[in-house]
Amino acid sequence: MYRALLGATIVAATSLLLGQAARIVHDWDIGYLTVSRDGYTARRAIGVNGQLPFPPVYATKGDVLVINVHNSLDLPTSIHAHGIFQKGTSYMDGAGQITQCGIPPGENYTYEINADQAGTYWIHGHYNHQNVDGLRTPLVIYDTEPAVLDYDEDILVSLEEWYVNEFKDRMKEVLNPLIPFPPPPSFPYGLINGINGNNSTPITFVPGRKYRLRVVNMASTEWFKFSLPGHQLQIIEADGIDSVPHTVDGLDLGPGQRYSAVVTAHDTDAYNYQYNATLYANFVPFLPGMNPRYYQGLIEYKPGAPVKTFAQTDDRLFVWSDDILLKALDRQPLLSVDKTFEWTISSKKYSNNITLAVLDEIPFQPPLVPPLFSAFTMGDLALNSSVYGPQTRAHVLRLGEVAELIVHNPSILDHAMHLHGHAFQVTEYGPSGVPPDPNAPPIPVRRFSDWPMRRDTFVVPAFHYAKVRFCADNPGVWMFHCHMDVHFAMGLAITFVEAPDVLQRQQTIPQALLDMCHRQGIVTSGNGAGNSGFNLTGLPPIPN
Ligand SMILES: [Cu+2]
Repeated sequence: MYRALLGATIVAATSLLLGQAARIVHDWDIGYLTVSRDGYTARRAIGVNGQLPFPPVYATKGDVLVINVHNSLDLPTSIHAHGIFQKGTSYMDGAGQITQCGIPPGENYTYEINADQAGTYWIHGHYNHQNVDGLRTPLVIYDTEPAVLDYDEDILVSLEEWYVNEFKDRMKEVLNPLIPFPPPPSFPYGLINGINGNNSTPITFVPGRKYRLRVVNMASTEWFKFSLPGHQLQIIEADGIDSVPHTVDGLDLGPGQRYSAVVTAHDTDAYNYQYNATLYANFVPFLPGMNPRYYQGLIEYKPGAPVKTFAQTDDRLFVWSDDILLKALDRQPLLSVDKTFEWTISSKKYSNNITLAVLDEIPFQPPLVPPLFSAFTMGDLALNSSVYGPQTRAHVLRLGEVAELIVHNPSILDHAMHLHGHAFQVTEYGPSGVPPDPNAPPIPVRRFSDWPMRRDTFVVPAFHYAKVRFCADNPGVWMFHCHMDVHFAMGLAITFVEAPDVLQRQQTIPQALLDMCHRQGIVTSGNGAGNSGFNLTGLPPIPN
């Protein structure tokens, strides 16, 4: 298991004593390497400093995280701190061709990220889906105040899935007009803390101690269930937001989601136990040994102690995490809505026989000018969503407006939707569309109670809708997209342009970023096509 890196801990402790923010500096040389992560198949992957997995990043609330990136790939790259709001630093969000141009091959670029939110996050590539090929690692920001539940030790559990083919090769099949859509399913392997889930390192428990397990699902397509039979989990955090402690038997995490749960060790070391990590997708055919894939590791109280096992329980009797039942610890009241966006996730076959995914009428495609640059340079016109180009699916919000998103998913695929720059209030789930099984029990409408939980990635299950709300209090351009990379690459994304008038007054794009774009011939001003006004000549055509 990953423990806090000693060096980072010392820096953080010192900064606490002195009451000063520390600068946590990492040098990341992003490059290709050949690895066999499943234990069977060597393939090209993307790592950092010649390593995969590469170490998680640790900071303490108030620190500044400095990541000096060198790009050793043959394609542009960028990195995104998933869940970090980037308040006042929208240009550090790392969304490729949205808030920055990519870092070109051979060049360096420095991210300065204010670690002003405690919690469990992750940092991943956000250019050409490089996260799927390995460019991803957890980010833990320790709180300076005591947690809601006291605990003795932090344990990080990162979960990933791994494909034997590179993402670009899988996408070639998805977007090939000659291959029937969808192509045959892939059955990825599960990784726990970066290694094959069958070979995971034991988690050591000392009798009577309390552990905060930080569980991160960095997978690009599939879900994980995580449990420690014989122990209960008290959820205290979802996606960086503290919750009122809530007891469950296990955690169910969609792609991009995180939970922290406090586990109290038993009083004796008479037995060891097992933990379970199950990689699954309910839209991939059930195939024994392939989907789901069951992984087990050891909870070791005493080396050599007998392992206490439990009869396989009926999954329905097991209480899994459910964010509609969580309550935000800070008791933020329900936001009152100014603007409602109601969208239906769908896929459409276009005239070129290619199937693309749609959230808002047209599949998303980045414009020629990253929309953050348009928001900075279009003056008053930046408040008009048309200037960003139709494929940017830009929606302008005024400062302080509250948006409600109602996302319908009348299909057999679950989706995990992520918004940059914010955490949503999750307020309601209910039925959408007609499930294929006429005998299936009806899907109930379920609403939050008391204080809605907030999180940055919510799941819209198959044949459900989800309702979420957020306040436009963070000037910038923020992507809202499916965190399942195949869907994202098929166009399942939109952008929110938030308070561009305020953005223009309060923030300045670093010159180094503009220079980096100019060296690649990427225009950094004007509308989505790099022109003035509403002239969008030069943008690629919208698919028919
Ligand atoms: Cu999706």
